[in-house]
Amino acid sequence: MKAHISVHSYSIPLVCPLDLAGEWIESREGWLVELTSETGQKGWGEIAPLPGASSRGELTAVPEWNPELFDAERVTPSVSCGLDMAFFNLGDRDAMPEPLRSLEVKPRDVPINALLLGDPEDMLLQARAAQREGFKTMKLKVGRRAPAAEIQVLYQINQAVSDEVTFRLDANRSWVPEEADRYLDVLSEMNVEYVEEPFADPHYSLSWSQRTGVPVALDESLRALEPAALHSYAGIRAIVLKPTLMGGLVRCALFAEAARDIGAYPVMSAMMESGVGTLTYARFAAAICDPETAVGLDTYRWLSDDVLSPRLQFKNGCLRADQLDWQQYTISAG
Ligand code: OSB
Ligand code: MG
Repeated sequence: MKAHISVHSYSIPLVCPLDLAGEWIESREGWLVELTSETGQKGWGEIAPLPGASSRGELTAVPEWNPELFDAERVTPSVSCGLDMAFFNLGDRDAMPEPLRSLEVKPRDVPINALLLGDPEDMLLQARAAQREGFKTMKLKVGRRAPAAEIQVLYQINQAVSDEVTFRLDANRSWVPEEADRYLDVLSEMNVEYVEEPFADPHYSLSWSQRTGVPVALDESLRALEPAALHSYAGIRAIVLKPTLMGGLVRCALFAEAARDIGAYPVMSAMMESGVGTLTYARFAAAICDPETAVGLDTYRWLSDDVLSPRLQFKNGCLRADQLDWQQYTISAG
């Protein structure tokens, strides 16, 4: 296929400054990939490495990336992701690499997990608001304060919402083995879908899960693994896929297949990509994830504006099937 690629930078102000691993950012910066086929069809993608999450080398390499001098050796994870997205969204199966080619975007609602952020009072307010808005899955960070205090917060949040709500607790590897069992009582009262990355060592996370019966999911640990290496983690419940960090949709699809092989399921997750990336991930989730599995796309709420018009709107805790079609959006590329 002959196609033309152009790249456009964007900058979107955040609703408030955000601390990303010690670096404060006030806007989300990235690039849109515009792929135009011979027949004039468009496929959009997004290259959006994130300070604090992507490597420093990548943050400086991407601005120098030139699609005219395409050099597969020097393609970073976020660039590879942007290209995968553009081909996936173009919708021309012949132009797509496997395994994207055989994926089918099912016309279905995509449930979103609401992110609860900030101090305990804020999280309580957000939990109540999210419940009113129809979110059934909520995700919050744990391991941020002393266990005794944090456990009280978990009881309060759990009490503030109905039994229909399921929780994802993300420890970002911060739990210490000696203290984790203190959480077991409160976890047994909550509907816990999984604890994401409880410990620094993912094998320890797995054995803790097997001993306590609390399901765990892997996120950061996947960065050091090839899909085939997931075989030594049979027993984990889920894997969190972040295409911008993992090198794109092809690689995520391979991870999803490897997860299914060990009885785990994939969860799509975003890192504050614009509407282009967020919508792409929702469409990808409608192809590879279970319909009841919520996706981690709530980071979109931190953007005060978008390149996509109209903006995405979560309805009843979902992106609805009819919102997945590109036809209804226009994209303003700077
Ligand atoms: O730890 O999962 C994380 C976003 C940026 C950096 C780290 C994380 C996240 C998310 C993504 O939580 C949103 C989600 O999974 O719901
Ligand atoms: Mg995580």
